[in-house]
Formats: sequence, structure tokens, C-alpha cells
Amino acid sequence: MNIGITVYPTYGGSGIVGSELGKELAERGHTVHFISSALPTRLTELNERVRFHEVEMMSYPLFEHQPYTLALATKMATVADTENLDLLHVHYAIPHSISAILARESIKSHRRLPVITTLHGTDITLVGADRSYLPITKYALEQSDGVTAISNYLKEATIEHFAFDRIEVIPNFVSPDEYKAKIDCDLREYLTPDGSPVLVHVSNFRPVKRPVDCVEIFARVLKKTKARLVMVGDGSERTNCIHRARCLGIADQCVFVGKQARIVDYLCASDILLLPSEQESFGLAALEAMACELPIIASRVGGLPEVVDDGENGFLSPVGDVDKMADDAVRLLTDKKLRRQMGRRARESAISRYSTDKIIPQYIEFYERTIQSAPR
Ligand code: GMT
Repeated sequence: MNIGITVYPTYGGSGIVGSELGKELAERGHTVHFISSALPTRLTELNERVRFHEVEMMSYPLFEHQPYTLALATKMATVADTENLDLLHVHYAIPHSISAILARESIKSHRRLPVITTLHGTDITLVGADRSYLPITKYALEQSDGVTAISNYLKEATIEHFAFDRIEVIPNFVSPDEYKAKIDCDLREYLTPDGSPVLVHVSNFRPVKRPVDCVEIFARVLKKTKARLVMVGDGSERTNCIHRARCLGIADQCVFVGKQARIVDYLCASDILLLPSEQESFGLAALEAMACELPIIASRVGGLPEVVDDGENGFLSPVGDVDKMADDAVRLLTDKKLRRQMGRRARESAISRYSTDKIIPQYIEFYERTIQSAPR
């Protein structure tokens, strides 16, 4: 197939999932055309089967805000014609679905272009459910030829907010070969020179991720045992985290490494993942960490209980319960055998349920079905 994929190139898990999906499809013989405002960060290599089409924006004094949605629709329609696309697959409903629907309608006299929308989370739970965006998001869902959601939780949330249920759940995935524990790790020596176990947090540091809770958890952990906190990523909450660590007198034991291209290296250098999010429709960071044999300490929200089995491969707690999360972390940090056991179970669960070989064929089958059933 010739598949057009649109993602947010720089920000968040939906861009990662869309990019990794494109790479996996290309490996299986399909040609993937990324249509986006910039080269997606996880797309490190372009080739004959993985191509990139940049959305060009015209700057004009009359436009106080550049009409990106229209520029994207124009590019989608052009690429569909020049590259003979079989379908468009957009990640994150707003505004990508609307652009795709516009593109499909603008060329329908001479080309069929089925549109698939994959919902990732905040496009439904926050943005889509905001009164101002609700009608247009509902329209985008209804007009898409196929809709997928990355968890059962998100499917149910979409039914609740939008009374729309034509949704296929295709969960996020992880490559077992890329995400696996490594024995030799120079980075670990750098992150924890004295060999203390490492708690790691990976996110875009938005308020919804509650990264300051990681600092609170860590402060409580340090009262009981030695450890290091490694914070990977960047966003508006990063300065609050650093400030809180200074106030608590624990800044020396925290390492803020900012955005990193190779998250897997940081996971392999760590022992436990902290994900105390306010909301998480799946928790891709948890899945990637589990594949690297890290037990997870996370909040019991959204789709996280579908990914993390409480007491088996991690511990779940109510949002904001930093005391319990710290107790769970201490339990794991002070019992190496338990930590290893839960880590191994985490990988088994990640691979048996979410490996690329299991999930990518589900997308391919969904594409084929949608192409067959979309109106002619
Ligand atoms: O909302 C975000 O944090 C970003 C968002 C995205 O679309 O980039 O993340 C969502 O999609 C990820 C990939 O499918 C999921 O793993 C995250 O759980 C989800 N985030 C939330 O629901 C808050």
C-alpha cells in the first residue's frame, strides 16, 4: 500500500507511535509518506519506502494565525495525487482529521482517499471534550472512514463524550529487539556514579504528567534508602521540578537530562519507572520501560491499568498519592529479587501483548478493511 501518515512532529506520544508505525509498515514492504510541518523526531532515516513531505506555510500579513489546517489539507491532497496514496492515516484528531477530510473531499471527483483517524488521548479527553472543539471533533470522527483508539479506556471515553462507537481498539506497541535490557551500560555509571539504584521518569513535562510528584516521591524514598532520580524530557513543569528539588534539599541527587533521542538508553540505565500522571490513555513510556525489564510505579488512571498489572509488574496508586508511591518504590529498591522478578514479568507482559509482530498486522488488516468498505 501507499500510505500517508500525519503526526505532530515534535511533541508527545502520538508522534512517536505514528512514526514507529510508519517505519514498521515500511519494513513490511509498504511505502509510507509522512505529511507534517517538520520531520518527526523519531524518523531518523528516510529512504525509498519512508518519505517525508513538508507542509509549506504561506506567510501573509492578513493572517494573524497561519491557517495550518488548510495548508495541511492542501499538502495531503497533492501528495495523494502525486504519490497515488491508498489512504491517509492521521494521529491525533485535532486538527489532523479535519485536514484529511477536507483533502479527501477536495479530490473526490477523481480519487478515492479513505481517512483513518487514530485517537491518542488528550485529543478526546481534554481538547475534544472542550465545548468549543466538541462539535468539530464529533464531525471528524463521524466523517472518518475508520477510527481506532489506543486503549479500551479511550474507546469508552470517546463513546461517553461523543456518543460515537464505531471504534476499533488497536493498542500501542513496542519493538522487542530495540527495547530490551542491556548488561553493559556506560550511561548508568554517569547517572549514578556511586551505584545507587535509579528511578527514572520520561515525559513531556506537561502538568498532566505531574512530574513534580516524582520529586515528592523521591524525597520520601531518600528518607529510607539511597537512590538517584533521572528526569528525561522537557516541558513547562521542568522548572517547577527543579525548584521543588532545591526546596527539599535533594537537587544533588536528581539529574535532569532534558529531551533525549535515545530514550531506550536511559531506560536500560535505570531500575524503576515513575509515571504519576493525572491522565494517561495508554502510557507508552510505561510500555517501553516494561520491555526493558523495569517495574512501573504509576497512577491508576485511564488506560494504565490495561498496561500495568498491579502487584505483578508494577504498582498502581490513586493520582497524587505520593506516600504510597514512595512506599512501593522503597519496597522495590530494597528488595532486588522482587525488583528483578517484577521486571522480568514486565517484559513478558509487554512482549506477549504489545510486540510489533502482534500489533502492526492489526493496523494492516484494518487498512485493508477500510479501503474495501469506504464509499466509492
Ligand atoms: O497527551 C499527551 O501526553 C500527548 C499524547 C499524544 O498524543 O502525543 O499522548 C497520548 O498518546 C500516547 C501515545 O498513544 C499515550 O501513550 C499517552 O497515554 C497519551 N497521553 C494522555 O492520554 C495524557
